[in-house]
Amino acid sequence: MFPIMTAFANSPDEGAGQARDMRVRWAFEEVGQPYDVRLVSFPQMKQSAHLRLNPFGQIPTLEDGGLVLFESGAIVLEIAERHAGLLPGDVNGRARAVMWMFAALNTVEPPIVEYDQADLVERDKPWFGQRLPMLQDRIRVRLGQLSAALGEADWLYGAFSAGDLMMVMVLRRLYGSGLLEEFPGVAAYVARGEARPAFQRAFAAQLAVFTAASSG
Ligand code: GTB
Repeated sequence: MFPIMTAFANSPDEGAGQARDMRVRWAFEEVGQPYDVRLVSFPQMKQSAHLRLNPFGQIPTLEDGGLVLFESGAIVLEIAERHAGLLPGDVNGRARAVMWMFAALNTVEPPIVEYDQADLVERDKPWFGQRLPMLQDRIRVRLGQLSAALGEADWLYGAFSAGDLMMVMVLRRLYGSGLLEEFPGVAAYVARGEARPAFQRAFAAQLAVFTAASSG
């Protein structure tokens, strides 16, 4: 039995790999762990069978033997701890990689999600024009800081880690905003992450779900 994760049966991003199952798929691919995927519809996510896995009624979830987890960060960390390849072997290196995972989720992702949400649901509101530059500037501050932290390095600290995986996934959400392009070092970092064979396999797998759903 392979670990089972959940993903959207019909992702609103139409195969762009923006939903958070992509983080889990990529982690599995990086460590070479085969996995199964259970696709769930929006109504199914709100029913008791899924709520037993995630009380918030969201994807992704993980079932592995007796373990059930939700939260993409917790799932990626669990995968990284159980398999070699996503966390350095030394205690300090591991702590740094986990720190960068938290930085991605707690420091960089919130302003990006806020911008995304506003763009999605507030475009027709009278305050949108005033709010947009503020939301964009908050992201620019983080991208500038991240760019400085990266410097000339390929990855955030030493070899590619779960911290880079999470950071790249968070930054990809900026596609279409034009903001990533303002920071060429960060854009190149994202491109390096996406060029990894494990990313490519994970991306193809989630795209295949969309292609199958739209052709059937
Ligand atoms: N903090 C949780 C985690 O990291 O796992 C957040 C999980 C979450 O937001 N899941 C979303 C979900 O299940 C899917 S990823 N939403 C359904 C619901 O809440 O009812 C968020 C997402 C969705 C769609 C796009 N997109 O279309 O571009 C991008 C991101």
